[in-house]
Amino acid sequence: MKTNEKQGNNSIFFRVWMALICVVFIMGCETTSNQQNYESMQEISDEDLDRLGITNKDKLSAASKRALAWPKIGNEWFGEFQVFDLKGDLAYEEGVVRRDPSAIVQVDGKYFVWYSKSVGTTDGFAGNIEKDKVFPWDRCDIWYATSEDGWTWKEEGMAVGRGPKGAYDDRSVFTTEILAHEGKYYLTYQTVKSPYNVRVKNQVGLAWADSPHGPWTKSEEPILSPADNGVWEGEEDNRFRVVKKGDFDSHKVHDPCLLAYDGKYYLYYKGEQMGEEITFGGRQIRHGVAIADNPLGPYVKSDYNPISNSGHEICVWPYNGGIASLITTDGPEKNTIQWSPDGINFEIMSVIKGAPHAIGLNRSLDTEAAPFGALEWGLTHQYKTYNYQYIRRFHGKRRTTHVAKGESASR
Ligand code: AAL
Repeated sequence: MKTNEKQGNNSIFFRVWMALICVVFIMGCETTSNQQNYESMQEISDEDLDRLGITNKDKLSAASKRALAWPKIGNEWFGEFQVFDLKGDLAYEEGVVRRDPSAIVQVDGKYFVWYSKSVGTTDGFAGNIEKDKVFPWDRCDIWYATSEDGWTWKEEGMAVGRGPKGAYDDRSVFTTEILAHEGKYYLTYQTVKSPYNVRVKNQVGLAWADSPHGPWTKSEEPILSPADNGVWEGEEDNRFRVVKKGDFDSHKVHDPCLLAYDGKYYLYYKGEQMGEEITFGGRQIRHGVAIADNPLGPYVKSDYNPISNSGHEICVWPYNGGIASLITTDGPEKNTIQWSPDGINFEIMSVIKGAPHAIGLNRSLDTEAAPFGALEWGLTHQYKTYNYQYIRRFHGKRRTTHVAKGESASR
């Protein structure tokens, strides 16, 4: 009995004591956060408060604090896109996959584009992967086309084909990008070696030529491979089961895009991680960069990788001494244009409504003219069906006004 009473008394004392500690702690927090508010208040100008429409600088919501931390950029990176059908050989063709167009380069007045091409329907992974086509980008070769006006295209033939059985690129070569530099042409592209199962690692290959018509010399080995610090769990062909995920690019290195920048060669790419998760922004996809002194490599991955926390296909261009990047499709920062002064440290410059996927930029445009200059027009791909994709043309335009329905446009 006595023991119980004692325990009861102890527990009351304990509760009162804990309550006191909590009150003191909360008061402490209140003081600290007020102090922080007070400190940051010193830096908040009346102009900032007015521009952002913040009611009370002593009571800043989390959203207002974020808004105050935004860089003071205007709307020069904000814009919108329209997409159109092409004519000639790049018009939609039933039974044929043409997708992931490279950048467009202009040589002797003619536009050139390279792309992944395959035929037939996609079977998926359920059947016989030795015979089937597991994705629309499986069993592809790299083809190219030319155009006088960027609307009507003539398919010229295959540029780079799959390697012989047993080579690192024997199953598919696809999703290519072009760099025209100092009179030479460099194609970077994804490679897969058979068998194409779910856990297969994807690598990056390179081919070079003296003319956009080829002939192309292929690198004997891949120029970029996934990080090898992830560990699969079990033997099942399941990419989500891992003991350790490894780096952001432990499963696949994709969408390579080579730029000559700052006296070096920057190979931007998308990484896919073993054990990829769905996050609050969707698929866990990030970009990285590998840098070389010579276009043929060796390419060394930056210690700062990953250099984005979102994105999908790479779309990068030089601007104002730095590199701009259009981030689409996946992650919390999808549908943003970002810019970095050094090709590595990217900040959000605008949030756009949605951009065409798998953009092939038009490298003949004046990318320095304005932030949106590189996006005036170029190529993209679109899914007609899951089996067949085709190449289309996009137009991009900076946007500076908003007119609501019914409101007069002439203000
Ligand atoms: C894309 C790219 C890569 C992927 C697949 C084909 O658009 O990210 O190329 O492998 O989808």
